[in-house]
Amino acid sequence: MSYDSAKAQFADWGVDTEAAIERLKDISISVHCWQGDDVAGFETKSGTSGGGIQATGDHPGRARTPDELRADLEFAYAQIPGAHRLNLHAMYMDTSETPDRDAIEYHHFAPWVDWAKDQGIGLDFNPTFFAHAKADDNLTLAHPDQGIRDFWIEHGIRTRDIAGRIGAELGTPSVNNIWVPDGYKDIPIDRMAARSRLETSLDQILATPKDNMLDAVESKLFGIGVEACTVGSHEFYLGYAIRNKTLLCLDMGHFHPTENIADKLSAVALSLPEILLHVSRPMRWDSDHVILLNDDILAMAQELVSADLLGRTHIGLDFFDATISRTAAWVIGTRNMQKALLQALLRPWGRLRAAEDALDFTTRLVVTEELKDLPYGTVWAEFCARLDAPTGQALASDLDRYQSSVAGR
Ligand code: RNT
Ligand code: ZN
Repeated sequence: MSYDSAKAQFADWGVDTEAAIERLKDISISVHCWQGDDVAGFETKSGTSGGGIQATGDHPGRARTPDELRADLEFAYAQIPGAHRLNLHAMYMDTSETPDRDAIEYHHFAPWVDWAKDQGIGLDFNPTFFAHAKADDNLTLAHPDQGIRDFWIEHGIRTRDIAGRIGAELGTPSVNNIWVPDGYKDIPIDRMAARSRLETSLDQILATPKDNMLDAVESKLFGIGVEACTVGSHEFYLGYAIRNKTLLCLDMGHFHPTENIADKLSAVALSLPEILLHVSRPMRWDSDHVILLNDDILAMAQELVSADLLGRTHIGLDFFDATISRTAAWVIGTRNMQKALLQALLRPWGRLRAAEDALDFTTRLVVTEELKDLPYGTVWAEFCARLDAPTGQALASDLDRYQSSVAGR
C-alpha cells in the first residue's frame, strides 16, 4: 500500500497522518545504557546486583568498555528514527581513576558528555545503589547503620551535582532517578523505622534545589531477595514525590502482574507535574523483557496522548536481555515504543471522546475495534523513510550484520 492511500484511509476517520508524523518526530525516548552490557558497568565490581536486577543469557558481543558501548549505541540510534537521549547509570563512569561511589565527580563522566554533544543527544542519569559491597544487605539509604546510610547519601548528592552539570553542558535538563533495592527477604518487625530512615536519607540527598536537573524517585513491588518488604513501595514514593515535588518514576515491571500501569498515569498526573516512565515488560515477575508492540505498551501510549501527558512525561526504557543481540534489543524495544506512540497519535480522539461522553459505548467499541484494521505499518514506514531509518528486511539484515561484527568480543 502507498503512503498516500494510507493517508486517505486515516483522513476518512478524520485523522491527519502528517500531524501524527510531525508530533512523533519531537518525542525523544531515553534509551537505557544498561541493555548494552547486562547492567555490569565499568567499575571494579565489589558486590552483587541486588534487589532482583538480573540479566540472564550469555549472547556474544557484550560491550566491555565505554568505547564499545558508545559504538553499539551509535549503531542502535542509527536504526531508530528520530533524536533520542541516553540514560546513564553512575556505575558507567569513563575514567582510569577508581573513585568509590561516594567520591564520583563530573570529570569521571565527561567523556560521555563530549560524546553526547557530538551526537546531539541529551543525557539522563542515575545513582547506582546496587552492585557494591555496601549494598549487599539489600539495604542502602534505609540501612540501620548510619555510616552505610551516609555513604549512600553522599553518593546520591554527588549524582545530583553531576546530573546538574551534565544538563548545563548539554542545554537539556538531566533526569536523575533514584532507585534503591532496600527491602527484606523475610517479614520485618519495624517497617516504619526502615521507611523513616529512607525518607530522612532522601531528604538529605534532595536538600539543595538544583538547576538543569530533575529529581525522580522509583518505587518497586518486590525483588528477588526482598520478597517480604520493599521499603520504597509505590505508596511510599507516591506520597514522597507529592510532598517533595519530585518526579515519580513508574516502572511497568514494579507492580502486581495484573495491575494496569496505563491506568495510573492520569491518576498520578493530577497530583504531580511530571512523570518518568520505565517502559518494560514483566513476564510473571519484574523480568525486564524487551518491550513488544503489545496491548500494555499500546495502552500506555494511548493514555499519554489521550490525557495530553506527552509534554510532562519523560519516557525512559528499562529492559535487559542477554539471550539476544543486545543492540537489536535496544532497537526493537525503542522502535516498539515509537510505534505505539504513532498508533496513539493516529486515533480519532474527538470522535471516541464524544461517544464516551454520550454514553454511547457501542460506538466506542465498534470504532476502537475497526481502527485496529488501519494501515499503521504504512505510516510507520513513511516515518522511518523520512528519517533515514530502515524497516523490514533491511532492518533485519542491518541488525544481523552489526551483531556479527561484535560477536568476537
Ligand atoms: C530496578 C529498577 C531500576 C533498574 C535500573 C538499572 O528494579 O527498575 O530502574 O532497572 O536502575
Ligand atoms: Zn526501572
